[in-house]
Amino acid sequence: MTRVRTAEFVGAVGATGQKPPRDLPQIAIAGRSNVGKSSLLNRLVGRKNLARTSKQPGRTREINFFLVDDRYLLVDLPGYGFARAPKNVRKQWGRLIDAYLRQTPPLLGLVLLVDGRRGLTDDDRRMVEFLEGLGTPTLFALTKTDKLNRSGRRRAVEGLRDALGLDEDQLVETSAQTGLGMGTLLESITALVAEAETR
Ligand SMILES: Nc1nc2c(ncn2[C@@H]2O[C@H](COP(=O)(O)OP(=O)(O)O)[C@@H](O)[C@H]2O)c(=O)[nH]1
Ligand SMILES: [Mg+2]
Repeated sequence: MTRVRTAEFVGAVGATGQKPPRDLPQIAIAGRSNVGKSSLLNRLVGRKNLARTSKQPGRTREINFFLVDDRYLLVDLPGYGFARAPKNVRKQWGRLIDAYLRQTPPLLGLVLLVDGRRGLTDDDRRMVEFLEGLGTPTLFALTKTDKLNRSGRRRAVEGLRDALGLDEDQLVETSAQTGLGMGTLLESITALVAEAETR
């Protein structure tokens, strides 16, 4: 089984034009505010409090970089779609994410998180379209599936697959609470990294 040996915070970027702290392949974790990005990242690397999690949406406004196994960076992106944030702040987040996604040549792929109970939001759809335009390989993770029963999970999976026309292996059911899906996700991530290393 794929496991993470070491993970550490190596820096944050809060304005467009700032460079990532390491010149290494990057995998970004994206999704709306409060969808579970930081929790998933922590669970993925097996470190409870590495990325800051919060019950209050809209807390992380910077792009946070975590060095994994001295080999690649996991990137915790600020969440989008936080309705209560002032308009100018929302705009600034959008610009930051946009610039990051456009300007990062070693961005190998992105894990887009969707809350299993809520399904796709308009912001998610915009993000998907944007990523398609850039050609960034995208994996989808349904989050917080521990809060759903079996039929709810199936509905969520099928809903997302149908809405986006996803392949079977493009979508992973996850729970940061139980650890569901972490092995699968980590394998997909390390496969992308290994592939990049042979190029
Ligand atoms: N039940 C459950 N709660 C979760 C899970 N992942 C995140 N949460 C909770 O959802 C809230 C937001 O999580 P966080 O990781 O900070 O979301 P972020 O804003 O996308 O980084 C926190 O209260 C977490 O404890 C999960 O898999 N299961
Ligand atoms: Mg977060």
